Amino acid sequence: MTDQVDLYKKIAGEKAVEYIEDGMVLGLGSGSTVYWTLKKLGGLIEQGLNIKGIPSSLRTEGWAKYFNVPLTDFSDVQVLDLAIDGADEIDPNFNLTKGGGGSLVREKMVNFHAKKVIIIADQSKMVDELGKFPLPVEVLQFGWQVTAQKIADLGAKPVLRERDGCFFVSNNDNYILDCEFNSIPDPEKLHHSLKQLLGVVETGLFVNMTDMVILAGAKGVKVIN
Ligand code: ABF
Repeated sequence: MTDQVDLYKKIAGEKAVEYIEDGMVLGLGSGSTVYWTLKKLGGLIEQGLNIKGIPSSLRTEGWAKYFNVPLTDFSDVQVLDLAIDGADEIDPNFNLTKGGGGSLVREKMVNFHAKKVIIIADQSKMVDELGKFPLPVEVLQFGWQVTAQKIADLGAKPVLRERDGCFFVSNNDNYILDCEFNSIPDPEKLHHSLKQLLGVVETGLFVNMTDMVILAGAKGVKVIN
């Protein structure tokens, strides 16, 4: 990542904090852009802002604790006021590819149960059509090979994610298949086709789940509704 991209992530992440109001219950997304939101939020909490949040990954939970952001969970709260999250790709209809960080299931649950979802990103994440970024699909470890074959039959090249020479295991103890489709002209249709396959836990396609996008780039920060 270049310093410039990191700066854009910081600008977008910090901008999102402007939409947080006292008393809100927040969905805390995942990724390096959300890190900046959490950091800024920690400062506001120190000054008296009263919020609590549900983290969408163990990594986010760790950051939130570090910045003294009070946490809660779905045993305490059923509806979130606002979720703030990152993305790997965003199309003009606000369809997203997510899961590059491996937390797509928890991210989707948190965003689904939020009244409003703000996606924060540097401008490089905005694309005309999803698909250049390999689509993360979370699958059961059991029989992942046959699940991968069924995904390949839909036109993808699935690759089992590895980290440090081992298979990557999600926060839910599942595997991730990074599926190269190259082009995803109909994200909703593909999501449903994948969800019908036995062994697929969830896809990284987030369709009709985003209310606002905050993009930062060379020309400054842009809020798109
Ligand atoms: C999470 O963080 C993931 O869905 C996505 O993979 C990533 C966003 O990227 P970044 O680290 O650039 O914010 O939201």
